[in-house]
Amino acid sequence: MTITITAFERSPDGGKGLARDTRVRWALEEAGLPYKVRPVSFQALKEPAHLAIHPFGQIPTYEEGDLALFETGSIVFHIAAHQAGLLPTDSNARARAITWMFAALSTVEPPILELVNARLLERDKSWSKERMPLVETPVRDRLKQLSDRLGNAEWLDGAFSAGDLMMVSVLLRLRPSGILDEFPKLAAYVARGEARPAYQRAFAAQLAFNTERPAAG
Ligand SMILES: N[C@@H](CCC(=O)N[C@@H](CS)C(=O)NCC(=O)O)C(=O)O
Repeated sequence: MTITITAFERSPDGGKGLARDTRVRWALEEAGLPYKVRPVSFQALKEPAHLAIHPFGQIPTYEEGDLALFETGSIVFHIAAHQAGLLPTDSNARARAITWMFAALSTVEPPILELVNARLLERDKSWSKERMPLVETPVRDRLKQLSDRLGNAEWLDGAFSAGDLMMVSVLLRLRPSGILDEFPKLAAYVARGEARPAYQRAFAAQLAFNTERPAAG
């Protein structure tokens, strides 16, 4: 059955891989599943046809036969649950890998998003400089905890899993801030994720999608 995901018609990052279709592409590449990508314009995101698939008018979505999913956590979990390689077979190890997926999305990503948004949207505000420590400190606190847990291990819990895929994807959003480099173990962990052939294919595909297609209209 054909898998179709959605992505920004033109990602605001110009193909740096920070839009969330990249993590879904990465999971599909790890799983060896072919997929198609349907571009969605900012206007179409909020129109009924897309809202029928994604109630919050966002990308990415995932369609396969009569299944339509939104939320990258759910999409990556769905891929990982149905293909070998992204989740351990041992049930306790599997539960721990899923726990890392949740940790990435619900504990690590929120303070990172707060920082990313502050850097992108609030830079010109008179209070921006004063607020910055308020958004940077929670990120540093989380990264310190995560780095302590990772230690010198290659991945978070044994072999590479969907938990690492999600954590690396979330941490990548920090790169433009420079904060990731303050935590060498995490920077090396992210680099290991980026070095995976499946990530490289996913990154190249989203870059080509954003740079090599003719602009719409
Ligand atoms: N929690 C959602 C977040 C999805 C999300 O924020 N998508 C962004 C692109 S990376 C988006 O569509 N932004 C446009 C908008 O919200 O209007 C997920 O993980 O899928």
